[in-house]
Amino acid sequence: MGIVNATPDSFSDGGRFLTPQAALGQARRLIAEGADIVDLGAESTRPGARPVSAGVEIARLVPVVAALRAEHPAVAISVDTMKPEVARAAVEAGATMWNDVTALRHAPESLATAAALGCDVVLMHMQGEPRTMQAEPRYDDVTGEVAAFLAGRAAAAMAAGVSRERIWLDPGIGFGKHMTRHNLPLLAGLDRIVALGFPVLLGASRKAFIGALSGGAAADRRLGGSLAAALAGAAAGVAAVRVHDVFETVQALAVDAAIRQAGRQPGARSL
Ligand code: HH2
Repeated sequence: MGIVNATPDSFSDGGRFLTPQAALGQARRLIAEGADIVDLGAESTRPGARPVSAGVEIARLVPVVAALRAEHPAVAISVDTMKPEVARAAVEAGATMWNDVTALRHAPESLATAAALGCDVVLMHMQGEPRTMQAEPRYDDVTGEVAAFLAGRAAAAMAAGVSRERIWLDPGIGFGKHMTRHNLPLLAGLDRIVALGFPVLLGASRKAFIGALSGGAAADRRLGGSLAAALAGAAAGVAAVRVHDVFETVQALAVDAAIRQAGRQPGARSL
């Protein structure tokens, strides 16, 4: 899944793809580089980001979704929004997935809207809310608590009429989690999230914990750490990784898969 943030203030690419033309250009590039899903967002979720109205989000997203759908009939188009009215407008324009960092908790009608739209839905874990989530996150057993939350949200979505096959789960790296004390055990325990039986999406690309582990590297110098996290996800069996650097990630995953495949050939040990 390649990321296109049509926002002025996203943490790593804010302001670069704000106009529909720029966002569309980036989406085209990510598809050419091998993205199976394009994730379009028009409101940053980083702590302190400025809230955006539904009207602004729709104006930023819908022309891009419609143009992409016309050009690429088969590509999966995801829209990263917590607002049901934005998800509805995007799906009507051709989006196939609603990526909701609030796991359908933002508005009372979120669950019913997801059921009515019939699109894929990403339910992500977040402790607290974006503005304050990094203030003092607390867990006794971060992986167990995230897994229990996600299982509960999947059950709520199904009870509201979302079909099981439409549901994806995401541990929400960096969302109400201490840089290393929470994100790292969660990455190490991804197999427990995968074991819930839904496709898992992992979003670790360029996130702050990578900077914390690499002497404070800036967001645009975190590719190596992002690839390491993507490979950890692949080893745990996640279904997709949400990344800024599609070309490099596809390459890393292809090499990783080829090495594992070679290891399964008869006689591989004696080569
Ligand atoms: N991370 C971000 C935004 N949306 N959605 C899912 N499902 N999983 C994630 O990990 C995730 C997400 C934050 O990254 P980014 O979009 O690059 O930045 P910003 O929120 O500042 O726009």
